[in-house]
Amino acid sequence: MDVERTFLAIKPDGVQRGLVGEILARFERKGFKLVALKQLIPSKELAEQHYGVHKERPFFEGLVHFITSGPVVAMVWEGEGVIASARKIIGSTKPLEADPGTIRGDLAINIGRNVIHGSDGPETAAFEIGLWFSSSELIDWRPSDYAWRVE
Ligand code: D4T
Repeated sequence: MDVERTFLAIKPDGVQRGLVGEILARFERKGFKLVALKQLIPSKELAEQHYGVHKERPFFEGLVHFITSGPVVAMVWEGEGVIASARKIIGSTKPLEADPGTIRGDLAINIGRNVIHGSDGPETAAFEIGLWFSSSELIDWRPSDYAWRVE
């Protein structure tokens, strides 16, 4: 399995509800490596680019308005198979259909307030990491317990 990077973002509802620590802990405990982390209020331009694939959908305007309405915690995580694994940890887009134990299954009820975003594939991950972060913000480091995780 390849070492990959994925882009995750705790949406304004997750930040406002005080769920940042709870969410970060799930990826830390799993064993993935945090490569970048920052809090920002996304500009309209950034939000529109991020959700560009949805621009013809009826919910697009509301989605952009919501994601720019307050702080977002943007992150890059690294590890073998992290893109698909993070999507599993996050759970289904519709929180009421998300399995218990997933972030959305445990912490959300509404599709428009589903707490966190995660890249859905390698191309999307590369695009989103480049959109939200400059290369100098991505930190290459080796956890001191690395051998206990993967060797
Ligand atoms: P994100 O992109 O936020 O991680 O969500 P998903 O990858 O799980 O789901 P998505 O791209 O299909 O939807 C993007 C975003 O739009 C919101 N949404 C979606 C909405 O408000 N109403 C809708 O009907 C849909 C399909 C929720 C997530």
